[in-house]
Amino acid sequence: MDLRVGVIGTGAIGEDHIRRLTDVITGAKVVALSDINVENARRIADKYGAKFYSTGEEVINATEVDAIVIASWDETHAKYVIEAINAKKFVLCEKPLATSAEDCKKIVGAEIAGERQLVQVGFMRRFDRGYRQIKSVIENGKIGEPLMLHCIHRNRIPGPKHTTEMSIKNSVIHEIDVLRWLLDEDYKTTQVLMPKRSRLAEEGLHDPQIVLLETNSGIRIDIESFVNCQYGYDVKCEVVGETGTVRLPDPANVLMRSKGTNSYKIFPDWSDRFIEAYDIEFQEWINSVKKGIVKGPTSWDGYVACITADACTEAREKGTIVSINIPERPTFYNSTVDNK
Ligand code: NAD
Ligand code: ISE
Repeated sequence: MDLRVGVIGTGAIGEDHIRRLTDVITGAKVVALSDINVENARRIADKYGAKFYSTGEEVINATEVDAIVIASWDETHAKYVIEAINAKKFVLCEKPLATSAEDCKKIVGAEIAGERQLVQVGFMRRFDRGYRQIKSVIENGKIGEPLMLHCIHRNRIPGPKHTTEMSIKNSVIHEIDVLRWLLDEDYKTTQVLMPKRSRLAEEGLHDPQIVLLETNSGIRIDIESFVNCQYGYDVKCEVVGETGTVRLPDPANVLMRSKGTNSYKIFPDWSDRFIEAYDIEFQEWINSVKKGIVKGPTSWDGYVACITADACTEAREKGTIVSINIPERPTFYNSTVDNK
């Protein structure tokens, strides 16, 4: 029987996930949705044959809904995740789990109190073929111990009202999670450097930024965050090990020769660049939820990512190196079958 899914937030990625759950994924059906943009949500509800509800809470508590997808704005995630935990329903929440470590801690507390793991965070890069291959290279010792990572996260243009702080809490949060997963290590320090500011960045945004992280074993990571790079969506990751290096491939696109130029297209945003990763993420989530378990990134992973992002914000504001203090992982999260 199909898992009946309710979706909260039907903007860019919410609508894309509804399409994915309807046309690509097997074993699921979107039956309910909600968005504060009522007109757009009603249009999507009609298109996909789902029921429109005026609030996210109603979607979560609707008897016909088995599991929830949260794709509303970052600052709304925490309250909906807690509502889903209280309703004892599985929930896939887009990243970030919350906009502060404090709110993530409340989610972790609620989940532990409910004695059941229900939450998965939308860190879809863990499902990307390239990152998975890098993880396998590292785990099989093919490049020796990782020593340094050089990463780039460029967006063509930022979303509306994108601030300096959001470059880390909304964008670099992907690297914070996926690199910790790749290396199987937490971070111990961070520093944020501010290069010359692009004249194209709007008020309230210092762009680009360079985030430096150091893991517990001393691996050094540099991440360029440039949300206004103009030319396209570009994500790079190179791991330098003792005996070799491994890096993400550029996404496949045909090579064109025309007008004296050899070129290939660069995707404009995340939706095409990571399309396969989102599809795998959702298929694996549906499959595991049907078995009554969570296999992907947990609330604990969302919490650790936010602790790290908060430390980066502090480091940027103070202009110093800041320690990252990750608490010991509760045994409750030890049973997680982390995706490989
Ligand atoms: P968006 O602005 O296009 O859509 C968000 C939608 O949420 C809007 O339609 C808005 O009206 C709605 N909304 C806001 N507050 C709400 C509330 N309280 N209840 C119900 N609906 C509400 O933004 P987006 O780009 O689709 O991003 C949505 C979320 O997905 C964000 O948290 C973002 O960080 C995340 N995201 C993740 C990825 C990824 O690669 N995993 C990519 C894009 C966005
Ligand atoms: C967006 O919300 C995403 O999650 C994208 O994957 C990321 O590249 C972008 O910077 C974010 O704003």
